Amino acid sequence: MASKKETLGGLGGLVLLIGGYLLLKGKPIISVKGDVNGDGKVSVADITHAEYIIMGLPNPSTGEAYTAEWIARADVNNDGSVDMGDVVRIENIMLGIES
Ligand SMILES: [Ca+2]
Ligand SMILES: [Ca+2]
Repeated sequence: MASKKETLGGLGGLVLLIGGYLLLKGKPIISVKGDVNGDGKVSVADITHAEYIIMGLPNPSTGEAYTAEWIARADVNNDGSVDMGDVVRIENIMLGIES
């Protein structure tokens, strides 16, 4: 039993190590509020994407429908839907009026 625990502990350490490696190598997990396209900054492009989502149009950059991930990022006030309220919030974040 003792050796099994050691093995499991070793595996846990390895998983933590890999997890830490992925955190360092991968894209930052913490997203920027108002950053709809996920490029790490809030800009006019994010406002455009939010407006396209509201209008039900596909992503003009890819021609594909917006995924749930994009829609979630556009819902900056977390009320479950993307509307002009979110666009205003993104504009304010971009202008530095709110964070
Ligand atoms: Ca962006
Ligand atoms: Ca919203």
